[in-house]
Amino acid sequence: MVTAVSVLVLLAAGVAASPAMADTAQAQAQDVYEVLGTATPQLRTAVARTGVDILTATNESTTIVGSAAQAEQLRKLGFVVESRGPVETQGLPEVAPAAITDFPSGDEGYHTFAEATAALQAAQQNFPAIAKLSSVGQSYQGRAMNLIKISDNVATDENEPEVLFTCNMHAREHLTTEMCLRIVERFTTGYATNAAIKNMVDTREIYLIPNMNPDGSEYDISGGRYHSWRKNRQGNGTDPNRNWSYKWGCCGGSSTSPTNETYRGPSAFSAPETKSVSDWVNSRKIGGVQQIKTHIDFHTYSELVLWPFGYTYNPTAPGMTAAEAQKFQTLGKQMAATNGYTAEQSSGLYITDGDINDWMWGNHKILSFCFEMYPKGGNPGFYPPDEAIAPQTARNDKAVDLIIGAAV
Ligand code: 0X9
Ligand code: CA
Ligand code: CA
Ligand code: CA
Ligand code: ZN
Repeated sequence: MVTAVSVLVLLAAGVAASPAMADTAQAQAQDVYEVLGTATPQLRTAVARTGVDILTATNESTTIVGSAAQAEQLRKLGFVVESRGPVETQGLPEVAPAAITDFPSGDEGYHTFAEATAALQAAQQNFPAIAKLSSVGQSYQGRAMNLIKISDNVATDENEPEVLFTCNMHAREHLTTEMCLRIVERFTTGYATNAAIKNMVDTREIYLIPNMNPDGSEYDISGGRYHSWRKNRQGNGTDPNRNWSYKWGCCGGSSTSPTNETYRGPSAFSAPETKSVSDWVNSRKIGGVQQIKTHIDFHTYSELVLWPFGYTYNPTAPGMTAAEAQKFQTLGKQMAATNGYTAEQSSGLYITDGDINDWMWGNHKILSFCFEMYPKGGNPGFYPPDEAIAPQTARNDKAVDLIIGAAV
């Protein structure tokens, strides 16, 4: 029998799974599998390269959604793969385009796109001096890419360090939308009475994009049930977190197959959502100086604080000195100490290329982190009950304050 260790030998010999293999597999039934013995980032990257959908990854095992053919492929690579049963994902008929009224039954505490937009409008309405709603463009299906700014003298572009929070880039990671909405709520309603909040709002310009993938998240809750949808809704869907231009497609951390869960798109910024957000971030470079200094992109799940680069295992690389890597590590660990997450370089999880954080740092030197929120493991996975919203978003209050403070 081939051992898991020999995966590396096979990879080196070019025997790695081809995207085409993953492609044909995608059309088949999808099951949840536990891939055992994924003790190193290299082994987890080997799993990711077969094109399966990774739900969570630890040194003990990696939980995936894939076809029987992909499970077999992983076994050929030497992994012990245990089935955990079927999952409803792809190949489902499109539901009738009935208007989405709310989340599936019992989870109505989550915000639909319309509810999130209404909450942002209410923030602007109730706090016009410190909250201003606009948009950076439109999604593929024409939804507004909402952008809310929170600062004193909000209508004026003041000379204050800028901070960005982005949420819901992956459709089914709904808890992250709630994370952005909590930040909006906390910094608007707290302004009049909380001195620490007032100080942050007065000395920084805080920007939030709560719905980075509004088409995907609306699709995910359509028809009164969840669809485990990750990507945007352009064709078979592009993974927005593989579509950024920095080292796009460089390193085996994304797929060229349109049906794959990590499809990178035909070109960098082919997705209107990443294009409009990146254009806006580029526009914050004024007189040669990027105004945005720090950034968190919220995802679920695994309870991690991750920093660039994701495309390489090396802590240092062109554009990342040892001192800069140290800065990421220090702040990352400081934030993780407040929420109990695990802090590491993102490639320590697995390699990605074309992700948002590599672009933010690589192109703009923005101190950019990826938070993987609650839960730590597969239960309740992407769909925590709405009772989890308050505790699991509040859990990041201190980390949010730290990243705002770090913008100088
Ligand atoms: O794969 C992703 O885009 C992120 N995980 S998720 O389960 N939310 O899809 C992680 C991106 C972090 N970067 C690396 N692991 N390199
Ligand atoms: Ca709701
Ligand atoms: Ca201001
Ligand atoms: Ca400014
Ligand atoms: Zn994600």
